[in-house]
Amino acid sequence: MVKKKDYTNGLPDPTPLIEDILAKYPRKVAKKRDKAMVINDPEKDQEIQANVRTIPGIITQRGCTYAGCKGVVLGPTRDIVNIVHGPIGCSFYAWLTRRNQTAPAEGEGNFIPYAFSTDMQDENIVFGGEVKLKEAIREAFELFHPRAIGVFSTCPVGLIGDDVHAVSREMKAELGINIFGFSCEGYRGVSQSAGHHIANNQVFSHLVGKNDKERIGKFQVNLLGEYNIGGDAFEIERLFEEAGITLISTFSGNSTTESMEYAHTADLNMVMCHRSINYIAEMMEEKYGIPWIKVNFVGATSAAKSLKKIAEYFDDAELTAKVDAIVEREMAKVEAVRLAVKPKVEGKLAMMFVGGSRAHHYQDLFEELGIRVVSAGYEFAHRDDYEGRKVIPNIKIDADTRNIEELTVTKTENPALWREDLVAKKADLEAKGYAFADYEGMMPQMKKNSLVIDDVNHWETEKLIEFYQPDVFCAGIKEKYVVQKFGVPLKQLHNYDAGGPYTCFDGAVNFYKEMQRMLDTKIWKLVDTPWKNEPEIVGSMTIEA
Ligand code: CFM
Repeated sequence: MVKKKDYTNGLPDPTPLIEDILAKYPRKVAKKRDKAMVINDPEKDQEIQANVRTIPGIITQRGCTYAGCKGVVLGPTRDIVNIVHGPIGCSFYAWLTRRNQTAPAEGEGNFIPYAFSTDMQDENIVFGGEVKLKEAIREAFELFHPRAIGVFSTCPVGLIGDDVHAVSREMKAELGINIFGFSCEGYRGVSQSAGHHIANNQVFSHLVGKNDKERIGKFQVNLLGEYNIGGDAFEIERLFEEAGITLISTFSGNSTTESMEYAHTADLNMVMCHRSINYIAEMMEEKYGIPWIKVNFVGATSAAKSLKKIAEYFDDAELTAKVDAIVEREMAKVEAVRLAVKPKVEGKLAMMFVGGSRAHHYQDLFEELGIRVVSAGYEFAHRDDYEGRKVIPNIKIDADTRNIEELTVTKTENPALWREDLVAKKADLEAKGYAFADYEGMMPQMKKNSLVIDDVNHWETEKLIEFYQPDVFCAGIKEKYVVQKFGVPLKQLHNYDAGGPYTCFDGAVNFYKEMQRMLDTKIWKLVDTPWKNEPEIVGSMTIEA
């Protein structure tokens, strides 16, 4: 084994690692992959290649457009029946593996534990699947009587040309409930990110603004981009309730379509996962004048900052006092655990390759423990998630992006719904330096010489482990067992393995303890890589006459 590098004077220059990775690729591939790797310098404006097609033949960790639409954005909403129009295989992995939790009230319906599929067969591919889809919608309606039904297109639906939107309209008229479709065929975009955008468009068009409910609280907010994995949203909800902040709707952890219908009555939108949901935040501001801010409830310090930022927005003495008291009380609890765990894990090395927001958010938790993040990246983020929203005007719009509809949103014609008061409030606060609609991205927060990689693949993962010898690797189930066979523990940051919640203060304590459990042990050093002594499996094939 190579001797562990000395990190006392900062992170090592990963140039030799990049050279080693690229040397294996054909020239054209190497040129492309080179642009997806950046040796970070937080002082500089650096550009990373992101949100472009994965090169065929490379083992990517990305998911498809359907996964982003049905699984990520609509999946956690409990009062809608989400019918997958496609072969049954498309529903297999979409069934509860993400661990998004929900808490229905007594007697309230919850369709999350079900998998609804039209179970397309060869004959539907040949003769069309619309009749089968109509039957499925009727059957779901008769059995469950939901208030809404969503229809999700898988790859073959787009290929054969079934019109899920026409079928949805027809069934909506026939059954009298809200039914709408999603053109989220798996191949429609370069990753699940396209599915987020498609979901945002349809949720905005078919749900938001459909119910002008009276106010129910003094400080009304929406939480966007929090999906209640492992109970994360429950932590945030509890603190809001204690502070007197009324959460109108979450998009979409522990949510209902019913609450999304009056989400436009909120006074503020808070964006947690910028990648998956910034579209709705932008559209709600354009249509209703509701401003949005970026928040992060992962990490005790970030949670405290986010809570204080909400209080600052509402500028109410009672709310501010409550928030300050909560932060003070919770931070004292967190500090006690943090100080006990830190000496056991300090100086360890972590790397994380997750979706489109967690590779950034979780860096705060590692920082609190003194664990160094040597390398990080996203599967499907865009340049703004890496470099900050300031680069949005410079992002090249390619054919793949043009494939995803961009809704034209205009100011509501109903003067009662346009929030002139909030527009004025925003202008006022902005003049005082309060940041709205802003996200600085992951790279400015990362250390000098850390290696940022977009859409990391299997080969690069192996090389990263060899070079850095990290103490913990954060990713998902696709990477888990390969990484563990290197003798490196893997923490799943998608579904949290069996753990969580990791948001807010109790969540931070959970994460600290989890890191101590995983890092303060010698067990991983005993794992022997199966391919260490026999590095190659050689096969041969003979054809017998
Ligand atoms: Fe947003 Fe998510 Fe994520 Fe994401 Fe995802 Fe996810 Fe993720 Mo897995 S919405 S981008 S598409 S925070 S499912 S709850 S963990 S890849 S980093």
